[in-house]
Amino acid sequence: MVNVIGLGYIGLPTALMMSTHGVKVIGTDYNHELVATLNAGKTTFKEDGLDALFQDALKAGVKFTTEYQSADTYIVSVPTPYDKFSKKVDACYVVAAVREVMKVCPKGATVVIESTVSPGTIEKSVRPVIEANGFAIGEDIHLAHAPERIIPGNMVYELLHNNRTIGADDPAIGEKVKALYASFCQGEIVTTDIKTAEMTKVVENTFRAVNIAFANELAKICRHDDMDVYEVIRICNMHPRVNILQPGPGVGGHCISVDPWFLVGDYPSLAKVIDESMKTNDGMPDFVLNRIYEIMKEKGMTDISRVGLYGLTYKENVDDMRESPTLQLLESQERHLATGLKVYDPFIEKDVVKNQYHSLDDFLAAVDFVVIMVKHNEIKENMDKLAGKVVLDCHNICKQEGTYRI
Ligand code: SAJ
Repeated sequence: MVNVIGLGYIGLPTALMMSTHGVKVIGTDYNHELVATLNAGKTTFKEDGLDALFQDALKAGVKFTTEYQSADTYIVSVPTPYDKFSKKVDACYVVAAVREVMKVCPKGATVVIESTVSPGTIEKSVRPVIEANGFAIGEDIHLAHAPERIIPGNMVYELLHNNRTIGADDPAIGEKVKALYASFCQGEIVTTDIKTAEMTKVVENTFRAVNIAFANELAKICRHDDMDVYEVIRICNMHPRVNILQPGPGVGGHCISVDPWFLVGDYPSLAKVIDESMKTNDGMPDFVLNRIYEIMKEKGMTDISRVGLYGLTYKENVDDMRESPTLQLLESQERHLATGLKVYDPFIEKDVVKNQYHSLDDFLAAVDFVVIMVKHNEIKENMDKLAGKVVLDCHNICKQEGTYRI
């Protein structure tokens, strides 16, 4: 039996997927409300294919509880934030979860950490918790790392099809954990040691962060000297060995805007490019705010409350607002005591910020200047409604004459 600890964006789909592939699964989360929602037959976030998978898993017998279970295998998928000051990974949730697991686990159990952690974290922070409970690692309790790789927006598909990495210091345990994941994963599953697996996960997200930072820097250079960054990137990417990502209003989400900091925190004198890249990405919401002021000046506009930000989530077609560039921009605006921007996002039903609208038409009626912060399908399908508005398009999706870009 597998006990999945943490039923968030990663733990829930993983528990459901295993359950629909013949594995007996119990999911545990300390959040009573979340467990009650799942037990009432409802999922806790929107994701393509998740509801259908949930129904299939319920039929297959998946269970949800706030209690930790006695199980052969534990999959820990809890958040790993970073300490804003030191930039190092904050493994407190992983440590707390493993501590609880130790109270109920039988000898011989395997603890698999799925949460993203920096290289050496499992050795430094998880091993002592297990040993403090009188267990010998490799004899009484086995440890492995199986970093998740699925992208919000296409999680169910990627869970089935992505290649995976399993880190285990004992090759036999690596094979055992690989067999568990092979129950559903159709991609290639590579086994390695724990520290290498930890490093690969952080490096994958860092690669993307650095590439996006490069695109954002190009956008600034092109803006400064009146060149079209999208045309430049499009042409460069026709080269067989060039693949530049797209500039945008900032980098959000709980992964790409967080994980690379772990390397900066752990290797401050070495991770220079990464440090600069993260600062470049973090500076983008301010860059957009400045563009808004510049354009308002050019257009002779003085009333910020006639300007609206389209999109609150960290990227398109998800309902996740963690580290969202729009929220960062709003914070920056408050710091400059210039409040008043209007906001709307079709995926956010609750009121989370000031001046928030809940229908596209009401939002558009209230503003003259629209800033496309997120390229949700909704706005792509309603481009005609932007006619007559000033538009600052941070994603190059609006073809309207006179559209401003970052
Ligand atoms: N972004 C850009 N320009 C781009 C692509 C993305 O500005 O060209 C922005 C997005 O708008 C968003 C942010 O970057 O704000 C991150 O979005 P994303 O779609 O690039 O990635 P995430 O954070 O949703 O998911 C990433 C994925 N990692 C990689 O692609 C290497 C996913 O596979 C990981 O599982 C996930 O992080 C994670 O949980 O670590």
